[in-house]
Amino acid sequence: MSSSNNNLKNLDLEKIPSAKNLRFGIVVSKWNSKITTNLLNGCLELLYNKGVNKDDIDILHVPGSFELIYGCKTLQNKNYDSVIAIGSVIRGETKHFDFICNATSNGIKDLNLLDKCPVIFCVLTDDNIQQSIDRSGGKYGNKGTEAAIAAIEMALI
Ligand code: DLZ
Repeated sequence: MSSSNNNLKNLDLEKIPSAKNLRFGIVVSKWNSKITTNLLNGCLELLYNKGVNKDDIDILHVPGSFELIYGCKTLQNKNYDSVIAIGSVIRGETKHFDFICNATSNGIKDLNLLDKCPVIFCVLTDDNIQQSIDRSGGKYGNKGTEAAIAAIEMALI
């Protein structure tokens, strides 16, 4: 995750392999949509930069992070090289945060155990909105960009 110790300030695009002719499915949660839209933009920018054709990217919107699992499972069956799950969960006053974070991370982990394409976990799990802003194009970079790099690397395995 983008953080003070690990962020994209020194990103060397030359070191990232070309993604020309690879196909990506992206599932985006509508909950906290300003954050998830910024993550998506960071992700798309990197993929285009590495040569991915617009026609080789499909984007599916789901209501919340909990629904990312079903969305990713659906796209895993559609012949992509990698699928990317984009969400933003922000801690509230109830335990809902923990249930959603645990279910979403476990669900996506399970999808990676299937004999299908990799699913990249680009879900911010923050204590407050400022932390989310910092990691979606703010002072710690954009986790969407990191997810795109991971998706390319995993697609090439
Ligand atoms: C219900 C809920 C809450 C409280 N918070 C978030 C959140 O911070 N981020 C997010 O992506 N989704 C949230 N949701 C919605 C759930 O993910 C899910 O869409 C609903 O529980 C319906 O299944």
